[in-house]
Amino acid sequence: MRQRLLQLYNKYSSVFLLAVLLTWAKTYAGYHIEFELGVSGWLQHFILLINPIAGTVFILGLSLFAKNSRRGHKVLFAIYTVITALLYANIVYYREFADFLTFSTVFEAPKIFVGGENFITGALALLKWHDFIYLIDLPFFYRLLKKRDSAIVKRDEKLFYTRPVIKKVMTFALITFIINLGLAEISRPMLLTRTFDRNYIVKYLGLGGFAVYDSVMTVKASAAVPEDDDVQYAVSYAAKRYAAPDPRFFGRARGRNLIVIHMESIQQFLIDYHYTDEEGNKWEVMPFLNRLYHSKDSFSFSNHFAQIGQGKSSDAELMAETSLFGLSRGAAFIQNADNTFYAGPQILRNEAGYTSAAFHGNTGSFWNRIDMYTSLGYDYFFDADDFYLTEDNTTDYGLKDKQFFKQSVQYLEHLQQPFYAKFITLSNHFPFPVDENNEFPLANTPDESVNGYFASCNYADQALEEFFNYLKASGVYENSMIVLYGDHYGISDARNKELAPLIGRDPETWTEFDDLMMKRTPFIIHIPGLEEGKVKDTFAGQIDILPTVLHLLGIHTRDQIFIGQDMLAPRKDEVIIFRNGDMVSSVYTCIGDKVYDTRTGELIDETDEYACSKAKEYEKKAQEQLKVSDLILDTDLLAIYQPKGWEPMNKEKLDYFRDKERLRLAAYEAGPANTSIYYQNNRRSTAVLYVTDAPEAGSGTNP
Ligand code: GP9
Ligand code: MN
Repeated sequence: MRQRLLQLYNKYSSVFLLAVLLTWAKTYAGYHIEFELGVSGWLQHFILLINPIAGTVFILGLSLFAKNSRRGHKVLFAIYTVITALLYANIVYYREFADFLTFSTVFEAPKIFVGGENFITGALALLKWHDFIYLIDLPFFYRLLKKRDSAIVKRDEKLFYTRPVIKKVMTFALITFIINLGLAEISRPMLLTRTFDRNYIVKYLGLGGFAVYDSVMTVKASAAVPEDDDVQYAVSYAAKRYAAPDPRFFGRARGRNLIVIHMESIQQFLIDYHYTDEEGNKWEVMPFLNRLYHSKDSFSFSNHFAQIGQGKSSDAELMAETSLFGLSRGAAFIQNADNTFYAGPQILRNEAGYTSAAFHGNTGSFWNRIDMYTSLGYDYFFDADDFYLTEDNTTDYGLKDKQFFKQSVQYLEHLQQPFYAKFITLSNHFPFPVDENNEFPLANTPDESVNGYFASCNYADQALEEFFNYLKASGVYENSMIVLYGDHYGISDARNKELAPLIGRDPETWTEFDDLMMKRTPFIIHIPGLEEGKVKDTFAGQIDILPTVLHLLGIHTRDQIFIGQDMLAPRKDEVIIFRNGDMVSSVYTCIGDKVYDTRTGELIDETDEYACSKAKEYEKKAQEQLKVSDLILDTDLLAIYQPKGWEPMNKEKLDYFRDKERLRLAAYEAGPANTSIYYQNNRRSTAVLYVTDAPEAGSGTNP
């Protein structure tokens, strides 16, 4: 036997086969060590084992077309390096996002991470000591190829660089792929047509298969044009989805200012949460948010879910502004920034004469906001250029929240009322670095970012309270409706097991169901004087924010193409869809092929016919919602559909580089009818009313 193996080795050991073997082994190791693909049963395990083969043989096989083995080896090494780099990049990306890189995310990166620093600190925090196993082979492999007279190098020439063998290699790749695809189809029928979840594509077709699938889908989406009946389809879908408002609440905050606070990385489990330190002392993480949440002036939602995709923060904004989903790959803020939208700022301007402004303490081009806000119709956008930034008052992501809110006031007070002002906070961002000025303790887990999270959220809470204090002191509060939403997780799926003991859970029994439940984020509508607010357990998501808010402001949405529904509507559909096609309702939760009981978290048996038929029903809803939303974005459908009474917008006028000048002009044009806070305060600034304990220098200076 040993003899036989030795013979085989002497005959076939070659550089090409070694490259195939190493790539296959590394990918397979990556599947098990790094990715949570949810593989179960022998068939899925077998598919996972074989799925790297076809792609690897094919792509490395391209090197065989070279004129001779010397050149071929150069090409082989280049391809091998690229595959290694891609595998490693996916591994690092997955550690934070539990998702795979798509062409869109890679090409969008320069637009997302404009200054660069935040990307580097974020990425460094994701590296692990064992990562060398994915890269260590490269120098050895290179050295091996350099030794042109070694047996293993020479054997390549003999075995591979002839036309018939190349044909055989390629045929082998093709047959393996067909077998792979066939088995995948058996395990999950219609894999390619009904899947929005990248984990599934990788599980069944491997990273190589996923790359091909992703490129086809990317091209398909970018080439989409609306067909005649698409508008009709979307309009009738929206009409079917429309949920009439509850007359008790419709217009409840009519005419008030709308202040929206996008709370970076704030999750629902933080509500009423106390961190217990090693001495047993309890620390309330977000005392102010808790008070708002339980206030009788607030409608608060305990089952509100973040429905973001790869666009993260920007997807949360997109949903809240347009009631459309983010894209299945990449960010609509980048790919669809020139589309036509009927977004919050425009609807409020058209229907009720609102002035709108977005505030964000980072560069305007971060996440391409500057372009996207023009399309969303924001009158003003105050970004890093409009604030006073110093080394001390910034983090990697820009101006710290306390300074951000404080410095925003100098612009807010000049907006004509009623206004719609959106504040995007940013201090509480991964990797949640330590802030020496905050005495809130760090947690003690093996994960640094989990340790820093609570103190960081506590800082965000303090900043929020200071801002509310100003709103009250300046009198803006009573005349406003303040909407707060957590944009997405702070602790990613990959870190939930480290968090588990801190929230009274055993990491051993933590499941994908628990991961999904952690996608809950706070959603609070605070209406001073409401008196009859309460915590509602309605199942809702970010897609539902816009219709809910508009109805409370007394604006009808019947003619809009929204995917979401008013959360306070009596006939609200409580099945919540995620961007990857998963679903949750108060009864069932569907993750991939599996159905769970939402109340107990127990997996439901496949023989439970009622549950399975319900899951099918949910799936149909999910497919439809995502399909209509994608159709609207991919084909820029709203450019050819205009709701009744719609006034087109002049984007040219929205010059965010001249915001201050334009504010002055608006005041001049308003004359004595000026409604700004500043004007109402007898033309005295209200900025002096702002109290902050932010220790950083440079506060409040007018840039
Ligand atoms: C802060 C925030 C960052 O600027 O927008 O984006 P995210 O990484 O959360 O998507
Ligand atoms: Mn975010």
